Amino acid sequence: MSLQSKQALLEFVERTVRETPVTDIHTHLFAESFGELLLWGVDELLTYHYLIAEMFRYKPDLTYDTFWSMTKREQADLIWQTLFIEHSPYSEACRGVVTVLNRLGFDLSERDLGKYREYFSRVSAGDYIDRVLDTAKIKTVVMTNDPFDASELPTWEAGHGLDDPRFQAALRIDPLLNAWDATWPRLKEQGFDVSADMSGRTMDEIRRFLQSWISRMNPLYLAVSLPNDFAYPENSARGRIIDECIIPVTREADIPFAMMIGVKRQVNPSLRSAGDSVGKSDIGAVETIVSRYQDNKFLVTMLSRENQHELAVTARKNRNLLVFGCWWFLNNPSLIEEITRMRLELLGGSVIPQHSDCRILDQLIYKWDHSRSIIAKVLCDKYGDLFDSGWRLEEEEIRRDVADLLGGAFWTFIGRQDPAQG
Ligand code: REL
Ligand code: ZN
Repeated sequence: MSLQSKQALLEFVERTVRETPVTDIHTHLFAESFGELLLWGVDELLTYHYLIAEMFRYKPDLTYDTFWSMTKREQADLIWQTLFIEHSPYSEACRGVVTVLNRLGFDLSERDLGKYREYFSRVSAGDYIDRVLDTAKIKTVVMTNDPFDASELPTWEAGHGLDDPRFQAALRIDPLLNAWDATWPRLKEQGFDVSADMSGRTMDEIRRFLQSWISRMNPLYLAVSLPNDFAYPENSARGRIIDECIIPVTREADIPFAMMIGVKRQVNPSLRSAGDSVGKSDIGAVETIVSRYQDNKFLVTMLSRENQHELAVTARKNRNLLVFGCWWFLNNPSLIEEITRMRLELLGGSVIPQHSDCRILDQLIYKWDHSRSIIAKVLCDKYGDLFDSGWRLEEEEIRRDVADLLGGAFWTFIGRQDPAQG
């Protein structure tokens, strides 16, 4: 059915973006079968590392050790008091907590943390997963699965990693590419015949390691986060492992290699997981790898605002590159809007505008709520321009476009059927 007035068009676009189920292509969430690795509830929300960093800015006298020796509940109390009571919670990470509590139906005029906690003490993980996915309208969540993380192992070894089809795997291999010196002994312990100088059977064995995890996890892609000074090509352990292991193994398995580029890890180690930062990267590294390996697929997101335009241009030149998400420090309304607008103008719908990067289940509610409003706003402008020029706009076509942006383009790119599609 075609839309007859601009008002009807804008309302339809907003409603469609709000209601279309999402595939969230990068999160740090886990299925229920991973037990305590799945974080959820108000104390986890309040101790999100984004909020820890924000809280410390208001507490010059609080030592890092004092904070880290507190229980989670005490940390949450302190963050609530500092960021929500002593100041207004309008930073994006604080506003996120407010959105979640509001969408769960809590009375925010009371500001009674005890009442919010009471709800979470009564609900089960399984029921809460259903509630959150339903509220946020998420159909598929892609986890970050680290074969070097001992706490994930029991679930994979017991064959329960993929019990819930709403949670799909991504094989994440940061230690292999970013810390070879510390990682080769761990591979050796696991029975792989590798050596520090990468001689002998090392490369064969790294390939065997990757293949064994690919068959165990059936990952949608293989991923790494890379420092802002990532260079390619490079005469280094990382350069060799990419060329001789990652590229052939991902091509054979027909899965993309996802590169998340631009992190400066641990600029303030006292902040622990909140201590990472951002730096500008060399787009030349991305250009070279995607054009050298045209039969491979690459998913790329970059952390620095300054890299966004050249990344989108690079995708125009290389159809094997799919740009995704407004990562981490870019996941703020002002930047999401700017980046999404620019990407849609350069790439149309052949892009994944957003992923959530959630670490805590509940965050799906706010991250997608906030991002959906911005995506809708940008799309309203774009469809509005077409309407003004006399282009006929069909409801069905808008539904198709939105479904592509919220996950369809990802499934098409990786060449798989969305399990939620049945
Ligand atoms: O996947 C990553 O490397 C990052 O997204 C995370 O390490 C980061 O801490 C995350 O919470 C950002 O949103
Ligand atoms: Zn992440």
